[in-house]
Amino acid sequence: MGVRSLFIPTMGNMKLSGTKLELKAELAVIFILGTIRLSVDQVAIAASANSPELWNNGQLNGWTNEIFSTVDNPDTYLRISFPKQSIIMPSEEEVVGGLDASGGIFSGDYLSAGISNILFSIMTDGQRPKIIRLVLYSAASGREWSNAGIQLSDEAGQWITNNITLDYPGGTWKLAGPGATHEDFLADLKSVDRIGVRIQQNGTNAQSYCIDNFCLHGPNVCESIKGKVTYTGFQSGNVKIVGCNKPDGWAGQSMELPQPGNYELSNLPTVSNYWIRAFIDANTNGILDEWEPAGEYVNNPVKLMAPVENADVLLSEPSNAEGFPVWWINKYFDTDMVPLKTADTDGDGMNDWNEYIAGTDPRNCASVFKINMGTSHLKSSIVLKWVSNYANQMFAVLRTSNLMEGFVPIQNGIQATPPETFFEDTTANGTGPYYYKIQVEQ
Ligand SMILES: [Ca+2]
Ligand SMILES: [Ca+2]
Ligand SMILES: [Ca+2]
Ligand SMILES: [Ca+2]
Repeated sequence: MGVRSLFIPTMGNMKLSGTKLELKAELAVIFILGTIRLSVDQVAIAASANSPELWNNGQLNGWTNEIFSTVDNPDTYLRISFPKQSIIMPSEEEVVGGLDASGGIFSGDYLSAGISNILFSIMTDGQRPKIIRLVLYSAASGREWSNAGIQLSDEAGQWITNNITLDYPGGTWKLAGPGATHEDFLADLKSVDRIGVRIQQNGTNAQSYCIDNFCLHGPNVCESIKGKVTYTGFQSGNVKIVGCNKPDGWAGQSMELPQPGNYELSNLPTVSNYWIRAFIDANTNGILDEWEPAGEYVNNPVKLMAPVENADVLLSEPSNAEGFPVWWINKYFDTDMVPLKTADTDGDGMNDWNEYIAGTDPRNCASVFKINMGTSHLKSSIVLKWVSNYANQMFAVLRTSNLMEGFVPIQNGIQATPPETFFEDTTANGTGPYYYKIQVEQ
């Protein structure tokens, strides 16, 4: 094979290395013969697009190597390890999968299966292999194609995702030998018996390379990204969520929610990066204003290969050093005045911070957080009303008949209904007296 002859000139010891290569060739033959099972009732070939091999079961799942290296699954991925060697010798290793042409998802007719590219992640221990290639072998033609365009990181433990297209013209696929044509490449893609990653040890140091998420990928495959938008402030409006295809801005597929909650961006084309971000369009102008709540997924960007869940976004809003949000300051204060947590600017008995939490006007002494009490028309219950300006606020009502005994909650989770929230206490039909307290729950 042409790949072997590539290494012969580099041999320090022709005889020893020659023997090793002979041994390897024999093992490769035994391996192939011992693994392929062809039978008349199993002629269907199963090359399957978009079924990633994740190795999360701790097994090798039919992937194996030839000689020199060892292959194991230390932690939900495949690891190829080379031992330390005393002399430099060419050690060309191959990790191959889908050897079973009658059933493996990595063998068969790639063209009929719509496979357009091959995806996998690779991690090193900080060393680079001398050679690393993706290889495809067709038993029918005896041809082996290889692609040397694999990217990896020099940083130990850093996974790099590779996306190798099955694009012969202008691509990087090479035949091990002369005379390749585009037609040969297409013919072999219709009958792939083996796919593998071939690695040559670099120098004599022990080294290991890890592979995960190996996938034959089909064209135009879409998946979804799901998550939850959370916001603890008091602005309201439609929440716009975008799967952005750039590191900044808001271009991309988007959706809206009437309030923070669970979202799903569906039909996003795979093998792309998405930056998930969201904001509340409080002034309904369609764009993010600097004082509006916004946020993004902490693990942006999402490299979309399979459905993504829990891409959660926490929205926050600009605020001043005291914690007053900019939108609230802009609403109630002039440029030459600022709220202070402990100051009661309008002198109504409630400080500015509590007016912010209660949703009352800190510049208007008539706007206070107080209960207006009345009775129902049948006088069988007591109706409480209070000013509330935040749609996403919740309240609790507490009651006592004896101020010496303290208040106990009689109702939690009362949803605000701006500009005024109501509660009817139908259990207040004894002799009383009844004293009430309203608490803001968020
Ligand atoms: Ca895995
Ligand atoms: Ca806006
Ligand atoms: Ca006040
Ligand atoms: Ca006030």
